[in-house]
Amino acid sequence: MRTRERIVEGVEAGLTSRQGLIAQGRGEAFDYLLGEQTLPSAETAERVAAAQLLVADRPVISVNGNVAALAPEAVVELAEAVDAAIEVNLFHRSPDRVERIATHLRENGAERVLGPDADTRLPGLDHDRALVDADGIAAADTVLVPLEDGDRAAALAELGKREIVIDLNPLSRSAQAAAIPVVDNLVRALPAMTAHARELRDRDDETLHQIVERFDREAALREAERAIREGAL
Ligand code: PTJ
Repeated sequence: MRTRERIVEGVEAGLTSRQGLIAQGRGEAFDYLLGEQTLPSAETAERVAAAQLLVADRPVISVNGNVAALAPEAVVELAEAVDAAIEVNLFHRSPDRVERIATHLRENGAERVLGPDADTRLPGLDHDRALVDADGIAAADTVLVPLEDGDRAAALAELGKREIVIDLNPLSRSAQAAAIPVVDNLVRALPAMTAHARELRDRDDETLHQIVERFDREAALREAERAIREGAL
């Protein structure tokens, strides 16, 4: 199914916010300019992200309404491959939508989904978008935040968490705040990260740390911006 239809169905099923339609449109435009392909720099970032998730003590994958509609199975597979927790964390939070997304993820194979009982607040954010689970994002050392809003991405980075952001816009504040920005479509990035994690699973921690440390985030962001401006089509 095309991703656009998945998002529309996500809205109809009460998983995705209406703002999620706008985010999808913006993502489509950037992906078109990238030729709907994974850049070599994004492929590298996906391998680095997999290494970071594997060396993390408490990795968490954050899921919002767009991620739940676009790639629920891929989230569950990546969580299994790197032994990460899954947490529903919404910008436009409502208890009903959190519960629907958690149920949807369980229907797609997730054993445990955090988020419905979130009662800890991230400092520096207003309203309910600050709410996180004490056992999940609040305690995490590494957080994968696909399609995050800029304020929350900055708040997580300020708390000292290693942040992996998947965002097709290399200029977005989330991508700019991330330790590991992955400028690629979520539907390509998640399976690629899972494949890298399976390949890297038996490496020792020192090797994994080296992979992470060698990553040049500025160069990755620059290459993505150049590809978009010059047209990779
Ligand atoms: O479900 P909620 O309430 O948590 O809301 C989620 C959205 C995505 C609506 C919310 O976080 C939001 O408003 O995000 P923004 O500020 O619109 O940012 C979304 C970013 O994701 C934009 O930079 C898009 O280019 C990018 N994007 C959209 N679709 C994809 C994407 N990046 C990667 N893969 C995609 N499929």
